[in-house]
Amino acid sequence: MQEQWWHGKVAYQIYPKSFKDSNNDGIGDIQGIISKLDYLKSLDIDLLWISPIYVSPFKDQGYDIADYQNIDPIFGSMTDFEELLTKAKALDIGIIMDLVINHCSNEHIWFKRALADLNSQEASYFYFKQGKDGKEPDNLRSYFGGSVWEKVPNQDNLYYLHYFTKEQPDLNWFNEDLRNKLFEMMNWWLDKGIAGFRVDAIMNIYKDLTFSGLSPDDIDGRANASSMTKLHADKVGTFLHEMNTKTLNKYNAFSIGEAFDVRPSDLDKFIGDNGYFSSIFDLSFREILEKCNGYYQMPSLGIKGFKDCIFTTQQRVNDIGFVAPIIENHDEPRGVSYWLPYQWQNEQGAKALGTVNVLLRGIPFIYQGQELGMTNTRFNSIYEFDDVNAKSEYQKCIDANIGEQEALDILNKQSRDQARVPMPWDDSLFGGFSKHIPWIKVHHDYQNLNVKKQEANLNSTLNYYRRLIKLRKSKKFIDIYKYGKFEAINIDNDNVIAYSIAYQNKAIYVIANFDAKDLVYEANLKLELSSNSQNCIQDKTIYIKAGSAVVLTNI
Ligand code: TEU
Ligand code: CA
Repeated sequence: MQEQWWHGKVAYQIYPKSFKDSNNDGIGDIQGIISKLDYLKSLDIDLLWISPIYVSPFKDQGYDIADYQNIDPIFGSMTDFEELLTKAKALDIGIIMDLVINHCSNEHIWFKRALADLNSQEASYFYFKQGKDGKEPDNLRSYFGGSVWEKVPNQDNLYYLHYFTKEQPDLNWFNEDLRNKLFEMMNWWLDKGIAGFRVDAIMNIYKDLTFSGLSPDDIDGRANASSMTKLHADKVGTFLHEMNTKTLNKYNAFSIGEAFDVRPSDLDKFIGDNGYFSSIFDLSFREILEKCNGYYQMPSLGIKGFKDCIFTTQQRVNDIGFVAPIIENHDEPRGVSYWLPYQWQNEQGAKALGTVNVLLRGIPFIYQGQELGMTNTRFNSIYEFDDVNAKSEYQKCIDANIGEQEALDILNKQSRDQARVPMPWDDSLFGGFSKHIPWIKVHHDYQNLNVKKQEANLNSTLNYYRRLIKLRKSKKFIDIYKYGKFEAINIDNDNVIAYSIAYQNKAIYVIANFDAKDLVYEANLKLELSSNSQNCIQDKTIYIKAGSAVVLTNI
């Protein structure tokens, strides 16, 4: 593998609406992020992905972009953004913008012009199709429920395509003019000095232009749009190659793809030396879950399911490139609550899971609050949820005759809003996130679970994450993380995650014990870090307490 500037780096994701509110309107903003740059630096992160901050009507929380080259006023101004960029750069932190180019907002000028004149140039940037037999052109189901087709107002039988909400019309990547407009926009941001892009929902940009649909996978007669995307997962390459040539490569930018269902045989094309992306997220668990049509049908994968997913991915990419390991993001519930046995959905479990995540091979992405060991928040009624997807999933439950209380439990376990509650900075009202009531509820335990409290405690999850990142980037281990290979360690216990990363004769070993019982492991190794002070080595026997992790080495 060719060495790249971003090898060995650690990334952090910010959900801007919920990170820090500087002007007390209840919504996080860019000045809020600036005020916390020192905090981010204290974690020693290198790359900062910020979820969309562009002008948006927020039908899907900014993933519906109305203007790609302006900042939404709720977040601040372009001047604020440039200040952020400069100050981050001074701390050696690269800014990664979220690039949402499978679709835009229905309030984007392109879509407005398209609707105003169906023969306009802009109309060719979208997919308009005639209905079939009085119905939609095909039977695909949108990611957020219902048809992917929406009727064009004041037209008899004409529809436009939207894989996500109806306010997010899909962009027609087969149109060269549109592609060039997007590439110009990317270059405009790269010229400003951003480090790169996180590329949203990118596998969806290829469409089968026959629009013939798929066999139904549920009683509504529809089939998941994701099944169509998966079917054509090998065909996006031409577009992505062009995107590299015309933008990313020119700047040696970092790009991280939200690329679902990449075929194992195509991984080299995606993240190999001349791959379409610098890296892609390891979303293999989501690929399994998304085979189901609703939260209520999704299996509970548990820690064993999580282990199987990350191990399979790590083994697949060992000789190819770097994936980005995650335990959660803005589309997921909190990893501590979702992945761990009930007993370990606490500080101990958070540290052990953090050890697994931060020390895997690749570019780990830490999601805001993860470093505090944030758990899910208790939402008491459907009205407390905000996410468009939460509402559609709730409806799916009700339609399937699931009672209201059970539907609420299902959302509490799986909703995207779990990741979107405000970052708790201290124990003051609203967790020090804002002085105004926030746009979404605050974590029920913010008085105990907050940055200020954890700063003051050397043994906190926050300080443990700092040690993990320091260790990973230390002189002693950095070569392992740049050039090393992953190997699973077989310990016959579903609740134990154990692996090594080795380069030449140097290796780091992680053993995380999520079992109810303590673990004993025989090996001639040194203890580098432990999430529980009671873990120890006597002769060649390593004692690992239940709900804890050890980091070992032969160096
Ligand atoms: O998500 C892509 C995607 O496919 C989602 O539907 C995902 O499967 C789902 O959120 C899991 O619950 C990206 C963004 O990350 C997401 O926030 C956006 O809503 C979506 O694209 C549309 O832009
Ligand atoms: Ca604000």
